[in-house]
Amino acid sequence: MTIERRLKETAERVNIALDALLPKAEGPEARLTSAIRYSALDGGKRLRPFFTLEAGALFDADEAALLRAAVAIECVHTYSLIHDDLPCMDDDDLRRGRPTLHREFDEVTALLAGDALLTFAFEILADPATHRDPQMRCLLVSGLARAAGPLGMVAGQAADMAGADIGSDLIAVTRMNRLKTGCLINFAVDAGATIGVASEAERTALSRYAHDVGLAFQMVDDLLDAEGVVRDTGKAVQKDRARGKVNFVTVMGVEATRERVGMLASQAKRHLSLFGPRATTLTDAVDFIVQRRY
Ligand code: GRG
Repeated sequence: MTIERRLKETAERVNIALDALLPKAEGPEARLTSAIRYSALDGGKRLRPFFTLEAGALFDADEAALLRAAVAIECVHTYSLIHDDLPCMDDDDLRRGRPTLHREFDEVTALLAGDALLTFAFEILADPATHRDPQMRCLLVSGLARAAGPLGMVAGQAADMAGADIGSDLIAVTRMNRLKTGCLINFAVDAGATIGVASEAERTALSRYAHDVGLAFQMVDDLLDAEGVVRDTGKAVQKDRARGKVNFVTVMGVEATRERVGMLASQAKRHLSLFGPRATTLTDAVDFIVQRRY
């Protein structure tokens, strides 16, 4: 099966699970719940859920547990996109080829829909339906909190908002992106390994894979911002330079960024050698990330 097909199948599974778990758009809260569903069910590549499901599959982990963890992570990802698009942050009009949530609804509803998705993620993880072992649920809850919280994704977003104030060198940009994008991707992979009760060596290998994939993913995102077209990306392009933001392309230029993506991709694949052919899908995912146009 091609990686594109595999990703599509995963996205369909995740969409069905999200649809079933999210509150219905009815009753007195219908405006809020419609907004939540507008953003959460409107497509997206579902890459982070894919990582959780595929990492867990290496250890034959329980699929229902993996799927619920994957959905929780996607809720946090969706919240981050909603908030990132708000006028006080990036002030974007387009996301996934459609009006951003605050454009389609209003700013207050978008802010609250993001808040709701963030908290709902923890409700999913803490529910015994995710895993019968309370200790496992605690590990997942604290792992996601760390990845998304004040020393993780939120710290990365704060650095991103600070623009050139964080410094315009590769170390500062790498640190910002490790936090903003990398932490959640790392947790997505680690959640699969955690549910699958992977050994220390296996977790380390997967963590190194996630580290390199996360950086390569962000570099490709920066290349798409510099060179992509709205028709493909479904969001505005050429924003970062115009807004005085620093990213891999503004710091290193297009060619050096592309070169580094290739290097990280090869390195990421090498980290999977421990798993042999069982990790083919995770290996193929690296190629998808490197070649993506959206
Ligand atoms: C608001 C706390 C807070 C954090 C926001 C994720 C993020 C931090 C901002 C999004 C800005 C951005 C474009 C980051 C680059 C990497 C990234 C997360 C891209 C979007 O992820 P994809 O390509 O999106 O997986 P889809 O739409 O496929 O889900």
